[in-house]
Amino acid sequence: MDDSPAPLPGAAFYTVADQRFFPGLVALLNSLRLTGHTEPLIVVDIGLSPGQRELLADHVTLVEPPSPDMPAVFLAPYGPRQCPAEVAVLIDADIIVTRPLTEITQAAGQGRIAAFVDCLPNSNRFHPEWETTLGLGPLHRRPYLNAGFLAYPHTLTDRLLPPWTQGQQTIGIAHSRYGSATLDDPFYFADQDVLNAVLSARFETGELLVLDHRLAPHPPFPGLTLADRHRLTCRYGDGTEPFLLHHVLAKPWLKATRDTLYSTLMTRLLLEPDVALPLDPPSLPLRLREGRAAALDRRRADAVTFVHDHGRRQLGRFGIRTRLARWRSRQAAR
Ligand SMILES: [Mn+2]
Repeated sequence: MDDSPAPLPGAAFYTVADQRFFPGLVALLNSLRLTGHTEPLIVVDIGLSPGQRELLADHVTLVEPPSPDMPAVFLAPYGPRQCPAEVAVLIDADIIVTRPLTEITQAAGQGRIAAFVDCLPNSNRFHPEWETTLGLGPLHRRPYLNAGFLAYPHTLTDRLLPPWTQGQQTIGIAHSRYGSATLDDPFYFADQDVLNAVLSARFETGELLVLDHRLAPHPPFPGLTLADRHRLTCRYGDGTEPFLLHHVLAKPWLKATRDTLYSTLMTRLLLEPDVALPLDPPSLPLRLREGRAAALDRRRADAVTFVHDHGRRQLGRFGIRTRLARWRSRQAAR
């Protein structure tokens, strides 16, 4: 780490994207700007198109991945390696920010690592093999955190990034959901399992800011309503406002998914004139555009995915979840 550049002052955001993730990346960018975040967004470019790079040129900093054969899921720590900042916020390109993250970046600036608890049942995930396989030392069992969002201070870089990247190299992806693994495999979630192991072994409870899952929910975003489309504000019945929406599994811009708050806000974030980087409607699937034809297409997609989700519940009842997990691991990038 001695030859690494001096950190940028303040916070910076880091993500990874290829050509297929471009709409998600732009939604993330526009959501950050609309919620008042003017900090740099640094993108590990794993295959954006020349036209996409041109559109992004005035808005983000692109960095190249270390080697073309490094699996995409292992590249999250690479942005801050290349372009460090006093506070690094790693954020997936399938996330939109719905409220200023200032409380979190301030906590990170004061020396803590911040992340959100993963969804049930993953929130209780723990495997003793994390300790034996990775050789990190004894693990303190804590809530299982989602790696889609991670804020940490530069001062903790040397304790966090080397064991995380080394652990990723140790496990590879063959035995994860990107290979042939099933959910009960200790490294099914690959980079995310390694991150949880590193945090459990190498950090004290007081060094972590563990945030509730409902502050960074996943589809279908239960209990949440859109309070202010203009400002992106979402709210639960008790008045709580989440920081972000994380669209895990199938992405609405790649596949017909259920109509959710995320897809509603995505349309707003990509097409309305007040955003930092508006896109051309024809570059998006019809269901993500505005107007009547788009609304019809959304209803059709919603009906189809309802049948699919219903079928999924039936599969679960007959105890063949593992087959589904295998199927999903082939289908979905996080
Ligand atoms: Mn994600």
